[in-house]
Amino acid sequence: MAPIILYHNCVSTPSRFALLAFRNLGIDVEIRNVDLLKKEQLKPEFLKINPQHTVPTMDDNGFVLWESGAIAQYLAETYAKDSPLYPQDTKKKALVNQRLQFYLGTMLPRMRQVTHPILFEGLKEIPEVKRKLLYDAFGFLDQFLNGSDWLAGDHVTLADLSILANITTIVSFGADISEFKNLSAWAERCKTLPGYDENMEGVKMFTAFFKSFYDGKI
Ligand SMILES: N[C@@H](CCC(=O)N[C@@H](CS)C(=O)NCC(=O)O)C(=O)O
Repeated sequence: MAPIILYHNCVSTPSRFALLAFRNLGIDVEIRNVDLLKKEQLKPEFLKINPQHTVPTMDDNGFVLWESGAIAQYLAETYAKDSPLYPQDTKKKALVNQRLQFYLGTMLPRMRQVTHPILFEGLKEIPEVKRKLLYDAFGFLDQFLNGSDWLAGDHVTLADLSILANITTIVSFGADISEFKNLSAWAERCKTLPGYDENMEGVKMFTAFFKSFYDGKI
């Protein structure tokens, strides 16, 4: 069987989450870069496989899937059934799913509400109400980590990988998480995870781009 193809852009936070899932589950992947600045995602050949034109998109020998969380879950359930990254126990798995939904429904949108108007709408300042929502989300994460080293219990799960892609980005952009002691300690702990340095390469590129629009405090 040919390796799974990941249509990827290293600047994209969800795309880096999907790649972290491959790396931490130990699954071979062939990366195909999609240049979003050149709008390669809108080319007819890409639209044919993903009409929603987003990265990450995965092609497992003809089975095509997008949405970073769905990709990570598929990989774990198909190729790493016994992996603690996505536990079989229904309660443990439900907790991972809840955190993954927090990533998708709360963390990612709150980060984008702060960064996208700067990147795409010419805004020069971050509205205080948007900043507060982002920092509230940091506070929730800090509480999730009360009494445990990882976001969904005592070992790394897919939930940690999703938030890792996010937090490394927003901290590199200028957010200060030092008041959130559990979250800061967790961010340090994550540095040993497979794919961490690769994630940081994308973060660095994205940061250089972001800072060309805004170089202040987040
Ligand atoms: N919820 C999706 C978000 C994917 C997404 O928005 N990707 C952006 C890059 S961060 C993208 O591909 N944008 C290009 C476009 O929409 O045309 C996921 O988790 O995979």
